[in-house]
Amino acid sequence: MKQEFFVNNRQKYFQQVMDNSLSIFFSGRTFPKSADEDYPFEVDKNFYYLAGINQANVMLVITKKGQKIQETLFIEPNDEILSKWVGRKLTPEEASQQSGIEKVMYANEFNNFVFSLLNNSRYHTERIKNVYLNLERRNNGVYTNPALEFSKHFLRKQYPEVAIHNAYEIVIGLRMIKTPEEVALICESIKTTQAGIESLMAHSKAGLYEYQLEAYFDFAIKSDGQKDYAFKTIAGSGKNGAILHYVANNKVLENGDLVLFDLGSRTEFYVSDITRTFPVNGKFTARQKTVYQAVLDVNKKCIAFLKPGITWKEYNDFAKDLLTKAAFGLGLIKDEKELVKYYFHSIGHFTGLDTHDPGLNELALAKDMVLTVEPGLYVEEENLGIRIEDNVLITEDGAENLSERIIKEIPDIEKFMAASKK
Ligand SMILES: [Mn+2]
Repeated sequence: MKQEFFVNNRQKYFQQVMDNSLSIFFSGRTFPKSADEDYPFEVDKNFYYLAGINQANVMLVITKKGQKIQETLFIEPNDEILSKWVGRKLTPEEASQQSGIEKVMYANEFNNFVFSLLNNSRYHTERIKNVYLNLERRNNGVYTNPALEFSKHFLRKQYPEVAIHNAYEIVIGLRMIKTPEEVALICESIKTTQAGIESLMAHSKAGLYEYQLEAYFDFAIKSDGQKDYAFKTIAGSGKNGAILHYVANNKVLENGDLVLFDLGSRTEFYVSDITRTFPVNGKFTARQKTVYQAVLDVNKKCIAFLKPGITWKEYNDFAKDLLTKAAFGLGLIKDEKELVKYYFHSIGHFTGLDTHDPGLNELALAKDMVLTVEPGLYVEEENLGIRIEDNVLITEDGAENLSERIIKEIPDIEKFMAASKK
């Protein structure tokens, strides 16, 4: 992603905060795994969206005083010994180049910098009265992050007179609307994912373990420019397809079963989130065809339904109504209340820098949002789990299916699989 993207994002952010304010964003830190090993670093996506830097322990400070913007980045200096072990960190010049921020300081200067901003303005009427922090919350009592800690242990104690605001809602509000560059990266991820799915279909056969088939997807994404995963692949055959987030992936593929793959790659953090379900042996049974076609019809009707102005509630209700009718038609239910046994998740979610991209879900859909369409029917008693998931872009007056090239029609799947077995 070019520097201009991040510069523009900061401009948009700046328009939404109060004057005489200070905003602080943390890139995040690494977490210990075991012994001397850490989990791979995962940058805070709101920080990345504004700063364009993928490195732990970096801070971005944006001040707005008299409607003027001042941006400062704080990075860790390079340690010569550590560089030999784990590689070099960004130099101030590189950090500046990636982010478009001219002023780059070292992390050990951060506290004094913030002190001086808050203290120096003490006797001025136009002092900094507002501090914005990226205060992400989770429904989990033990969850914490650098912004929550900075607020709790420093700001509240040292500067009880400043008002603390949540930058999180502002940034996720901006992230809902994708630029053409963001859509292009999502499309690139979809393209890699397509190659991976085609490889899965080509190599599918009874007797393989789910994880063995999954490995063809792994090969496809690693060999295509060392891409990363959007999330852990779900590979569920037979009954396992009916477990929404099944990731054990360790059952043998049986002849006559369907296998469901929910997976995606990511490019510069922009993800694809695709699900395809196909027969292990390349040929649907009559019953599988009927149920699959019912889900596919809902998938296509949902894509046709989407346009600016539709709310998430309307979208969810629309899908649920169609799936209810389908379940009646398939003889699965006799009362609409029973649908929950066969369909129990929502029809989609935003996608972008995160697989489940955070957004303000009470707002209606608008042009340039990207979201998933993922109806499913899960009939455990028939060894069936079917979900068909595409990623769509909301346009001026409808929705464009970004993943339309990934085959999903019954004849196309059967033809493709038969051809690849020759
Ligand atoms: Mn999804």
